[in-house]
Amino acid sequence: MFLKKAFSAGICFLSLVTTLSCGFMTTSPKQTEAAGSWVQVWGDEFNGNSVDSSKWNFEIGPGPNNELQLYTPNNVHFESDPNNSGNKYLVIEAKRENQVYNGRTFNYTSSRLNTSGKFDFKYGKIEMRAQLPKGQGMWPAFWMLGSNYSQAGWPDCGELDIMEYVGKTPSTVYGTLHGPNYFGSTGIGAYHDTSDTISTQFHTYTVEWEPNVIRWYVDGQLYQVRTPQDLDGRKWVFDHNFFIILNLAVGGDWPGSPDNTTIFPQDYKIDYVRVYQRQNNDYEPAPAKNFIALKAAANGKFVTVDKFVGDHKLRANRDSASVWEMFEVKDLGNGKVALLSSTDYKYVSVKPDGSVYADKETVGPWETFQVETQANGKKALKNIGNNEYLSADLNLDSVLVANRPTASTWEQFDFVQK
Ligand SMILES: [Ca+2]
Repeated sequence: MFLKKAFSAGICFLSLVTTLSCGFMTTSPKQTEAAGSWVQVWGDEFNGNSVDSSKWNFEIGPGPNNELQLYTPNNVHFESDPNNSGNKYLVIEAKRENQVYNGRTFNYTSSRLNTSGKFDFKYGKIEMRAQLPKGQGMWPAFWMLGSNYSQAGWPDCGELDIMEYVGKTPSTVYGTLHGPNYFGSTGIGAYHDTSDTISTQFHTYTVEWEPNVIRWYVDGQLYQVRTPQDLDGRKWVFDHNFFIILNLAVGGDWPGSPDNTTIFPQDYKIDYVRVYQRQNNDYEPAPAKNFIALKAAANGKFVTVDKFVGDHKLRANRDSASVWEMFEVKDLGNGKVALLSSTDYKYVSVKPDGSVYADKETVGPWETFQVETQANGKKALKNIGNNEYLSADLNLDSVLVANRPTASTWEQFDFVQK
C-alpha cells in the first residue's frame, strides 16, 4: 500500500469516554460444523421518551477529524413511527446554530452516544435500522471501538465501522476496519452502492463479527468479508471487547463542510440497535482465502488498484505487493476465475469498450477470466465477456485493458501467492 497523503476516511475516537468494566463474554469460541443460531443479548428499540442512561453515555465536546459540530446531550429526541403505533425512533439532529464551548464558537450542534462502561462484548451480530440524514457535510456513523483504547490507544485498540455515510456520495455506504498500520484513509474496507433511498427510507446495517472473520451487510445483502489474511501481515485487533458508538458529525476531513445546498436541521433516525451472539458460542470457522498478486511480464511490476487515485482502474506500476495489490482468486471451475480486488472488495470487471475496473460486487461473464498457462509458465487471462486478453499496455501508462485477441508478453502475468 502506498500512503501518499493523510486525508481521513475513518473516525478517530473522542477521549471523553469512560473506562470500562468487565467483559461480556469469557469463554473461547468453538469451531464446529454447525454454527449456533443468533440469539439477541442486548438492544435498544428506542421506543421510549428519553435516552436510556443505563445503556448510553453522551459524549460532550468537539469531535475529532476536524469536524465542525459541537456534541451536546440536547440534539436528540424521539419520533413516532407513522406506520407502526408504539414504535419510535431515536433522532440525532444536526442543527445550524451557534454555541460556545470552552471559549470556542461552534456553528453546528449534534450528538454522539456510546455504550462504553455500560455494554461491551466480544463477537456478535450487530444491527441497526436507520434512515440517514442528507446533504453535503453530513457524516452519520454506526461503529465500535476496542474497550482497551485507554491502554492500547487508537488505532491499536481496533475500530470496526459498521456503517459510515457521507453526504457527497449519497448512494454509497462504507464499512471499514482500522488498526495498527491500517487506519484513516488506509483502513481496510469497502464501499457499497445502494439505492438512493438511504435518506428517505429505513435500511438495516449489519456486521457479523466472529473469530477471524467479519462480514458487512446492507438490508441483508452481504458486501464485504474480511479476515486476518486481508491485512497482509498487519495485526488483527478484533478479538477483545468492543463498545458501540452512534454519532452524526457535521463537516470534517472526509465529508467536507456543508455548503449552500445543505439543508438544516438534518435527522439521523435510528429505529433500533440490536446485538446477537451465537448460541453456545459456536461461531463459523473463518474462510481460507487464496490471495495472489499479479506481476506483469510487460514491465515486472505488480498490478495495483490504488485507493488514492480512486478511479478503480488496474495499473501495473508497483515494485512490491501489499493490500492494494492483492486479489482474492475465486475458483469458478474449468480454469475460470474471478479476481476480487482487496482495495475495495470489488471484482475486476471488463467493460464493453475493453476498459477494466475493480468495481463489481457480483460475478458474471465480464468478471470471469479463463486462465491459460503459457509455454513459458506465465498466465494469460482471457475475459469471458468479450473473449479478449487482459493486457498491461505500456503505451497506456500501464493501465490494464482487455482488448487483445492474442496473448503475447504484455498479456502475460505471474500469479504471486500472497
Ligand atoms: Ca424503535
